[in-house]
Amino acid sequence: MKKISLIGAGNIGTILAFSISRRKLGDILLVDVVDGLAEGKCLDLSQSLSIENLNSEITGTTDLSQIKNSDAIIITAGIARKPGMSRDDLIETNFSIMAEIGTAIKKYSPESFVICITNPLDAMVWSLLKTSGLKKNMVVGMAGILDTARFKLFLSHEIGVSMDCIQTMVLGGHGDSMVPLLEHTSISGTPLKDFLKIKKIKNKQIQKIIERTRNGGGEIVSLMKNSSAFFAPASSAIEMLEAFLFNQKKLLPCSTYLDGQYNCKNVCVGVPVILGEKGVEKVIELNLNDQEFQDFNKSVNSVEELIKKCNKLLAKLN
Ligand code: TXD
Repeated sequence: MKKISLIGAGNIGTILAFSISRRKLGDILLVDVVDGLAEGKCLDLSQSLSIENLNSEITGTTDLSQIKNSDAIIITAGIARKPGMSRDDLIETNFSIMAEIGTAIKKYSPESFVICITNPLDAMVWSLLKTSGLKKNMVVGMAGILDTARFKLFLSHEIGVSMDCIQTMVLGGHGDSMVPLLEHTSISGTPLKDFLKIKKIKNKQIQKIIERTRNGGGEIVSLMKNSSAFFAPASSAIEMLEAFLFNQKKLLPCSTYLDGQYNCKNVCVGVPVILGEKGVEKVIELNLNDQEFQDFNKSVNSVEELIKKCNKLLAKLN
């Protein structure tokens, strides 16, 4: 059995534990700083196994050292957004949590594949990479799959086609300047612009959908008030986890460390990558058009501002 550690037993961590147990992906360790929270949830989840003819080890703890020798680690620990807060408002608190977790990974589980979900996403992936000392292909952030799924949902409603028929990708930072790639969007192989020509959708509607996608997380926070999205983020992370565990070589938009690709250096941001047993096996450099490239650079600039803040916090630690 693979060992999968989930750090953070809040909304997303809980759904991850449930999904991983149902998909039989491995033994689960759930860690949370709140005393009894992870233990209680794991006891409950363990008691559900025999009813569903399942069998795995599910352990809850507050002790980070128990992540020892994990195959994969998914991190959701941190504080989440409240209405009116931006993802970036979380930076100081969540940086110090990433530093604590990164240090534990370095000590107890330096060979694992790490998926970060905590916001502000791209800056947290960067912080984990720096504090864990893991190779750059082994730390990756989940956001692009979720943003793409939101974009697909809204497009499918507007055009009146099934989501399964839509191919598209959202790149850049997980923030207000994320970049849906219109030129790379197609419906069963037919470019989106052909649907514009036959008036199945108007430019104005597409712009509205882009705005709604960019505000997709905020829309949910303002509805639920006390929590951010959790079902779709968990599904997105499971897709990444399975790509790693089963060496699927899936091409997915993920936040990864760029070292010259897309003219970016020392930054983590959402780009298409191939995910397999070696983690990020390749970064795919798409031919972006001028507008897409401009938007992507704008998004990278805003991530770089956050990374600068993390770099200062990192310097204070050392
Ligand atoms: O696309 C994306 N990447 C995202 C990210 C989409 C949705 C939500 N996104 C972010 O994920 C969100 O802004 C948060 O930063 C994380 C986790 O979201 P979740 O909804 O699961 O947050 P919760 O329910 O508040 O859970 C966080 C848990 C909570 O139980 C804390 O007690 C725990 O993290 N926590 C810790 N656990 C272990 N170790 C430490 N240090 C710690 N600090 C807090």
